[in-house]
Parts: sequence; C-alpha cells; structure tokens
Amino acid sequence: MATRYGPGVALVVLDLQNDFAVPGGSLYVAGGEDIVAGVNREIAAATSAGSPVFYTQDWHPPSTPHFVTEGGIWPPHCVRGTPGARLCPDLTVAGEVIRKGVDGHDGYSGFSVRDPRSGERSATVLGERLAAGSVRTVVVVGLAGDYCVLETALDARALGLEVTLPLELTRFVELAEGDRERAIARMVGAGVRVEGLAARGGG
Ligand code: VGL
Ligand code: ZN
Repeated sequence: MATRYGPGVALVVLDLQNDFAVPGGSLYVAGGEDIVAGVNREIAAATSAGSPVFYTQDWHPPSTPHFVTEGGIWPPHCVRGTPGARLCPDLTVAGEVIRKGVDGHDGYSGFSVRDPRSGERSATVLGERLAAGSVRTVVVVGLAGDYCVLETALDARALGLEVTLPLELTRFVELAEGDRERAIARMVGAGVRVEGLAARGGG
C-alpha cells in the first residue's frame, strides 16, 4: 500500500497508557492492548516518510473533579507519576509527548483542556506544533474512540484539518451502549475519514 504519510501529514497517538490499555488498568478500555502493534507499524510508516508523530498522555493530579471521587464520572486513572500513567511499554515513542489533564483540567481533546470549575478552555501546544509544521492532515489513533479520539478528531476538523481515523487502531469505552456508534456517526458527520466502517459489520 502506498504510504499515507509525507510532508503535511502528522500522526497523533492518543493516550496509549497502562491504565487504559492494559487489562486490569483502572480505566481499562477493552482490547486496548491489541492495537499497540498496529500503532507501532503506523508510527514506523509515518517516521520513515518524514511525518511527525505526536503523543498525548492523560496526566491527572491525585484528586480532580474528573474523578468520581470528586463528582466526576471516571475512576481515578493516569495519576501523574504512577505506573498507570506511563505510556505502554511496548509503544514506540518517536515524537513529542503532550500531557493533558494537568492541574485538574479535564478535556479529552489533544488540542485543548478545560477547567472543570469555570468551564474555560485553553489550548495545548498541539495546534501550534501542527501549524508550525504546515500540517494539513492528521491521522488519529489510540484511546479512547468515544472520548479522546472523538474530541481530538472533531477539534482537528474545526481547525480545518483533514482527519483520518483507522478504526482498527482505536477502541471504545462504551460507558453507555451505543456510544461507539454515536461517536463514529459524529465523526463521519464532521467529515472525518473513518476507515474500516464496512469491514466492521453491524457489531
Ligand atoms: C479519556 C476517559 C477519561 C480519554 C481520558 O483520553 O479518552 N477517557 N480520561
Ligand atoms: Zn482522564
């Protein structure tokens, strides 16, 4: 297959961290461990074609309104400095790692974080890095398809970028049944090129 990478194209690898991607992790996303090898192949393809690779890392303080312990919806996960917050040990790291959730911010997108008390959003460095590299197209992979991947893909579209999501390189939390299909529908509706839809069947 001809490579999809090259000048103007970046790969963004979202939250491939132990708490999400390892069975028994505190916010384990089913099947998360199964995508790491494929993501590594994607990283190799991007790198060899000269495309930059960016990573996000959920990086929460021990106590944050993002967690159920303070009124949020999530079990504590990816607490800064803990083994659960580390990127998966088998993941190839070949680019900048951008942390999010720092300082009690939440927000799932790799492009922005949100103060859960004021609702105020602020940008991460991802947007400026992409602009500085004249990136017009991003390929998004990683976890979770109905949160970080979804919000990152929608933000990228809002910024005017072309976005590709290979479905075999993400997995979904599906807190509520149907979240996966709703997330996919929102991305398709926003113009995200979602690859692998036909192959998935109705499951
Ligand atoms: C995420 C749930 C909680 C994500 C982060 O990055 O998809 N999901 N925190
Ligand atoms: Zn989180």
